[in-house]
Amino acid sequence: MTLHSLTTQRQTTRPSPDLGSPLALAVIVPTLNEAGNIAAMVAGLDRALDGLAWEAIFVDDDSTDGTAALLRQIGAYDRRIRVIQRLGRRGLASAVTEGVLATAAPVIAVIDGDMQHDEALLPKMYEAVTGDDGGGGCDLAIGSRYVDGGAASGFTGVRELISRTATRVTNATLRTTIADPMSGFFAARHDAFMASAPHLSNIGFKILMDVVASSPAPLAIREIPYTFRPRHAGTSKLDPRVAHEFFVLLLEKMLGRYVPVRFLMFAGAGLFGLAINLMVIGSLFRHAGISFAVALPAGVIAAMAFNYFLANTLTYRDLRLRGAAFLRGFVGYAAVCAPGAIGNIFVSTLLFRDGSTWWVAALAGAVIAVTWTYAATLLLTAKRRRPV
Ligand SMILES: Nc1nc2c(ncn2[C@@H]2O[C@H](COP(=O)(O)OP(=O)(O)O)[C@@H](O)[C@H]2O)c(=O)[nH]1
Ligand SMILES: [Mg+2]
Repeated sequence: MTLHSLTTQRQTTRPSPDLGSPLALAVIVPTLNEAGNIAAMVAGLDRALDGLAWEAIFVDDDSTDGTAALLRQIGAYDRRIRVIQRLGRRGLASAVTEGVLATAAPVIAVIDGDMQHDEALLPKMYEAVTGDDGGGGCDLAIGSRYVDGGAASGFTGVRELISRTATRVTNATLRTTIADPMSGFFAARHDAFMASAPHLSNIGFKILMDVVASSPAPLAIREIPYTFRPRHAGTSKLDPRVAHEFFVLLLEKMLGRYVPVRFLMFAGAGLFGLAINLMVIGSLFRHAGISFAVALPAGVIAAMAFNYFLANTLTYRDLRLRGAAFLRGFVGYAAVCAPGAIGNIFVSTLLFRDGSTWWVAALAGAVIAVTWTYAATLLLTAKRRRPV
């Protein structure tokens, strides 16, 4: 067969009528250890989307509770259910993006896999996007807890306060007036999402605000009220790391064009460590009358312990070190930092002996330690970076 006849054949190939109506909607469900919710999710989607040509793409970050295996079992019989299993990857936002990239549907919807979002709203969101509801259509239909008729019953006390504060901060940063920009429940035109896709930061949990902030053209947005429900089964993955990533995402959207935000975060943590270092040395040496030779290493160890503690707190909860592993981790961390710390103590001691003020000596030494740690971090993470 010649190349020409092959292409002609391809062009004239028509989908068989047996394949049914063209795909209308892809529901993207990010999952991490949601095995207890899968059956309820699939049943809920089946009920809610009756009459629509839909598929659901579950993007699973290698859950340890068998989520992906369960989805494959269901998918073997129900072709609407698909699974993308990612190895060595993490993050709700990037999972959603990969799900969107994997579908041919003209409209996508994103919904959590724990039944907190009301799947019965999906047809309404779909019609808001396509205009089938007579509303003229839009780029993005957001399931909103904070417009009239919406509610966040699963949210109480501190969680609600945090959510409302984050909403204000987000709107102020992005110069938007979305009632619920932190919502993880929305539908969008596939091409509107794809226009944002190359510019997405894909950091952390907040894919909706990332999409809105990354869109090259202003999006036509509608908000549709729904009631946020309590979790069906399993546990929330919200932790300090997620809050930190939200903060990094906001910074990235505000300043990313001008400065590398990851470097800013490293510098911020470094400055904190430096402040601890100087505070410990100052209080021991100046106020407690302890010799500089003892105060200096105490300050260096305190700064190292603080940076280690901070890094561990900002690690995903299930990967965080605890108990004996935490201590072993610290020994390893201290070993990596040791050359910088020794250089620091050596230089500070020399300067102090030569008559420098205590804080000038300590600061000069700290510059050496910070430079070393930065270089070591770059080296270690460069080694670990591998294509997945
Ligand atoms: N693929 C993937 N999904 C995630 C990740 N973190 C959370 N999820 C899923 O995102 C949805 C929302 O997460 P959840 O922990 O319920 O957040 P919360 O509702 O704010 O407490 C759930 O379906 C989670 O399983 C992740 O790192 N990767
Ligand atoms: Mg949830």
